[in-house]
Amino acid sequence: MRTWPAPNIPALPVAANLAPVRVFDSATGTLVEAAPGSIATLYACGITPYDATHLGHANTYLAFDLLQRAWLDAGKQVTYASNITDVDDPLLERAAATGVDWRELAREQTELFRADMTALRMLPPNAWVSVVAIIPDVVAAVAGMLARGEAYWVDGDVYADLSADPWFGTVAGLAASDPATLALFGERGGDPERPGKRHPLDPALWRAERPGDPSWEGGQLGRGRPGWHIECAVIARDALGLPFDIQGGGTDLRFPHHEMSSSHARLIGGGAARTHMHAGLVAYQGEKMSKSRGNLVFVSRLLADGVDPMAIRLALLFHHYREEWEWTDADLARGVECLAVWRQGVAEAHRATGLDGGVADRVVAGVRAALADDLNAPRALSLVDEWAALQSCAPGGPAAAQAVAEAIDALLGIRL
Ligand code: 5CA
Ligand code: ZN
Repeated sequence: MRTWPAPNIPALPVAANLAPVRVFDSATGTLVEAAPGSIATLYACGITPYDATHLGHANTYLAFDLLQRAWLDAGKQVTYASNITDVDDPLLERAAATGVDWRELAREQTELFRADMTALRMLPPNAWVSVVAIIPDVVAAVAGMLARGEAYWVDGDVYADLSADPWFGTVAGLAASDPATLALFGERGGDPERPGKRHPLDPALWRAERPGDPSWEGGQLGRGRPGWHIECAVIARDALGLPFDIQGGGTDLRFPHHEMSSSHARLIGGGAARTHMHAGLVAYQGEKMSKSRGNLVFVSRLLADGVDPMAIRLALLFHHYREEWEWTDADLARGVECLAVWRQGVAEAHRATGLDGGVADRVVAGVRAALADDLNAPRALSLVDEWAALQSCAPGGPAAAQAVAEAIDALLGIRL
């Protein structure tokens, strides 16, 4: 899939003693250095393109953008892969409800997402893969699972047999026998009640053609379409190789999606992500911002209203990526004000001939350290805020202005 233009990232002066980038692994509950070598691989689950891009999406993708910026600053070669779930129940239901062709809906929403990601200066994936484009690969993976006895038929559909994977449960840590686990599976796209399954949690890998549904030739699987979780296992395998460093998304993907896609990845070869990262969900009007509830604030709406995309980025960065929080107008106001203060601070520093005395270097080092510590953007922002406020009485001079502006750009993605 054609991505969007990459933002320019200024190269910062190489620093000695950079702290390693550590993130919270939600599978183990510990801070880990997820990519200790010179190469880092990331898979962040992409959108289901039927209502893009709300601030919840933007907040989650921003977490993975920060992570890549920290990795790049540490000199790593980063490969980032993502998908587009351009055929799935919610997309087809929305298309049917609004009388739009599902392909047209996906195309239009993907285009919006592209424009929003560009405006927000998000790093594009190196591989951005549409599910519709890789159906033969999914078919081959599912056929392999059937041949090895890791999958089985239920009335023409194919399901994964989770009992084939001894590590199932290690991502979300939920007990397969707990009724609450089954309920969550049902709420998030699963079918625990379906008769004929070996275990209620077993997820669909291939759905035989239903009247009115899009379908593809599936060889020995017959005509049909892929289940949800297998797409991310196949795309990650083909784009990154298995295992890879980090799989990420919002916390709603921890179970069942990442539990299941990791299980599939182990069975189709190589192993799953070594670390799982989950961003907190953004709420609006008292509930999780979600396409199915319709309580959405769209990035494109704010941009059309003339909001500076950098103010949106700052408004989100005031919240740590793991925080669960509710968007209000005050968040946007804070982003707008912060952007103005930073712009003024850099302009004041630039105009002066002041002697900085290493202040700017300490701010840059502090921002780097904050981000290396589980992407602590709020701490990074407060350091820049203090520096910007200082410039009206003790301006640092043009070199200091440039050093801070470039660090903000490279590490936080904020172009002043
Ligand atoms: N296509 C699948 C992943 S394979 C999917 O979940 N798509 S999505 O469009 O529903 O969500 C895209 C990403 O945004 C996911 O990582 C999801 O966890 C995240 N997301 C969705 N709603 C919110 C929210 N309210 N707050 C934060 N992140 C959210
Ligand atoms: Zn996914």
